[in-house]
Amino acid sequence: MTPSISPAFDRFEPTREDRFTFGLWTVGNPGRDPFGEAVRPAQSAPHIVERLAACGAYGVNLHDNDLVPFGASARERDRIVGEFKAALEKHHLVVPMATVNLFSHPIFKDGAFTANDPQVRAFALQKTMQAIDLGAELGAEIFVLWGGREGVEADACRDPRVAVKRMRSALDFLCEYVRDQRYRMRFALEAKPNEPRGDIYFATTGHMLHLISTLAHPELVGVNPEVAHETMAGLSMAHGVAQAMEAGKLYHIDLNGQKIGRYDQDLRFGSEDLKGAFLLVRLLEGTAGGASYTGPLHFDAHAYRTEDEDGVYDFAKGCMRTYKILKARAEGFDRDPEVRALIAERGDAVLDPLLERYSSQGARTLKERRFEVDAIARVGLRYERLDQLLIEHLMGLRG
Ligand code: GCO
Ligand code: MN
Ligand code: MN
Repeated sequence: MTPSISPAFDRFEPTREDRFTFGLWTVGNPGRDPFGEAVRPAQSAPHIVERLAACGAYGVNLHDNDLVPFGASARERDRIVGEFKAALEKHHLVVPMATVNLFSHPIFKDGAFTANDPQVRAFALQKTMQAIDLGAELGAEIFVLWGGREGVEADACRDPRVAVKRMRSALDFLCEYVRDQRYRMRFALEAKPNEPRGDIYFATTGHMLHLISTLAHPELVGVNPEVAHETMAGLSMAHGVAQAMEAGKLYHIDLNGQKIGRYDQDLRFGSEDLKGAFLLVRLLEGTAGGASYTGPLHFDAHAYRTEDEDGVYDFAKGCMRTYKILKARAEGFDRDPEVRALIAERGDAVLDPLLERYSSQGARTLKERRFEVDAIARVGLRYERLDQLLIEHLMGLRG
C-alpha cells in the first residue's frame, strides 16, 4: 500500500505567498462550448472567492461583465461590487488584474477598437474606461487588453494598416485616461492568432511588443503572453516570454496547457507539453540565473467539461501544484553539477570583449583573425546528454 502524503507536510500545497491567481471566468466556466450547453451551475463571485481562498490562491481577476452584468444600473453595480469586496476582505484575496469584455455583445461583431463603425469604437472606449474605473476601485494595478474580436474573416473590409492605426490610437487614448485619473495602473496586451475571428490582428506577443514601441506612452504598456495562444501559432512560449522579460515588458502572464494545431483548449497548466511548461517555469523563476518574474501567476484555463464543481477546484489545485513541482524540478536541474558543467563547457557564459562592443579597431582585428573552422565545427556539443538530464529531472529521477 502506498502511504498518501499528508497535506500538512506537502511542500507543493499552494499558499498565498506563491502569488497564484485565477479569473472569475476560469473557475466559473460552466463548460458551455460551441456544440453543447453548460454542464455545471453558475457560481456567484463571492462563492468563487471563498473556494479559491480555500485552495491557497492569492488573487482573483475579472472582466467587467464577469461581475457586473452588461447594462446593469448604477445601484445594482454598487451592490454587486460591495458584496464582492466584502468577500475579498473576508477571505484575504486580492484583485491584481482587471480586464474588459469587448467580445460577447453583438455590438462587437466587427471588432471593438478596430471596428469600421466609429460608434462601435467610441462605445468600446467608453466601456473600457468604465472597466478601468472598476479595476481601480478593486485595487488592480494591471489592466489586460485581449482583442478577441479585433480581426477579420472578410479581409477586404478594411486596410489592415488602418487596423494598426486604430489600435494604436485607442491605446494612446487609454494611457492618457489612466494618467489623467492618476491611477496606478499599467496595461498588458494579450495576443492570439485566431478564434473567435478567422485572423486576429497582432497575432503574437512579438507583434504586440513592436506595437508597444510605437505608442505615445510605451512605459505604461507591456504584454500578457498566454501558453495556449503562442502554442496555437506554433511558437515557443518560453521564447516569447523571454523576449518580453528582456525588454522589461512582462507585466502579466496567462498560464495554461494546449496541444499544437487545435482550437484554444485552455487546459490545466502543465497537462500538455510538460517540457515546454518546465522551460517556462525555469525562465519565470530565474533558476538558471537572470532576473525572475515577480508579478502574479495567473491561470487562464478551465476544467474539463466532465467536471462538477468539486472537479473545478481539483483542476485549480492541479494548476498550482504542477507549477510548484516544476519550480522544484527546475531548481534541481540548475543545481545539478553535471548540468552546470555541460553548460559551462559550451562557453555559454564566456565573453569575448571584441564581440561585446563595436570599435573600428576591433572590427579590423576581427577581420584578420584566423579561425580553425574545421576543428571548431568538429566539436560535439553534448546537447543530447543535456536534454536527457532535463528529461530525467522532469521525471523525478534526479535532484
Ligand atoms: C481567450 C483569452 C481570454 C483572455 C481574457 C482576458 O482565449 O478567451 O485567453 O481568456 O485572457 O479575456 O482579457
Ligand atoms: Mn485562451
Ligand atoms: Mn488569456
